[in-house]
Amino acid sequence: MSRDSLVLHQNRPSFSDRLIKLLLQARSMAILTGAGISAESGVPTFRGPDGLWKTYRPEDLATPEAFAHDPRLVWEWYDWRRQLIARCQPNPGHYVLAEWERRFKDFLLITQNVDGLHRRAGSSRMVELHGNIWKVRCLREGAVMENYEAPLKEIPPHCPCGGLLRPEVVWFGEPLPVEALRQAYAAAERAELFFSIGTSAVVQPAASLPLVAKQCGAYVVEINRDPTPITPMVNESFQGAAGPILEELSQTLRRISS
Ligand code: BJW
Repeated sequence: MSRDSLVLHQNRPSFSDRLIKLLLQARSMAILTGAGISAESGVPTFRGPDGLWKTYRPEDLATPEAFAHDPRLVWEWYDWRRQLIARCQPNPGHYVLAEWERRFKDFLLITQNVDGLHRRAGSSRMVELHGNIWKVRCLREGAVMENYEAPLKEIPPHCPCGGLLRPEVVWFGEPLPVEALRQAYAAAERAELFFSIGTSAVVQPAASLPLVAKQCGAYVVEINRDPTPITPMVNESFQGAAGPILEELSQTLRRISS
């Protein structure tokens, strides 16, 4: 088998020697996460049979046009999601990634998730590409502030200045935060090892990051419950739940390192 052909693990994962060696020796690592890593915490994903987009139309709830048309409806949906997320706890997958940031000199966790669970698990070297559901932005002054009220007292909520507040998340058709995206591309370009975890890899520009990493020479590993458009191009693919696979990988590393 050539060095670049896909290693596919569908049942109990066994980790390739190359992956273990890179985890022990690589200096630079970047990780892209999506909704799947928080699924085991009880946060709904977007796509697939149980995904939010089965019940709700993104064009009604996750575009600037939808918010301009009906801010109350959009905020009702976000208020519901904020209440749901407030009851969720980080899971073993989040904790393993928080531990990994201490293993690598050059490390960046790039998340598309807005739920804040990575930070609650202890991750700090990270960027949130699609914003954060616990932040709001005043449409009059542009000020961004944290807001943990769940349920909200007022829907739609207003700033003390009287301006309408919106969730500080990235909706379809909106640009991603410039500095977060710059850091994400730079990390993907530098990475010796790149993990894509729990993302359907269909939403751009985040979905291009594993491909950028691969083109720049990284060993790309995917952990996802289902195959995705990037599965055929990664170096190693684990099909299953992220938490147990990451825990097993972490235990293997600890065993070897001790
Ligand atoms: C498990 C698991 C377990 C389950 N373990 N795995 C045509 C072609 C290309 C691009 C476009 C196009 N038409 C439009 C675009 C652009 C558009 C886009 O990409 N659309 C595609 C969908 C077609 N992108 C944008 O609009 C972006 N902006 C942009 O491009 O701006 C350009 C611009 C530049 C300058 C000026 C103006 C504009 C913005 C995208 C914003 C995405 N926003 C959302 C909502 C965020 C806020 C919120 O949460 O409310 O972000 S949509 C939603 O999708 C959310 C997610 O972050 C994002 C990605 O989803 P993710 O994380 O991958 O989740 P799922 O559900 O899709 O997948 C979960 C996976 O986990 C599944 O595969 C499961 O199998 C797996 N799983 N349990 C492991 N236990």
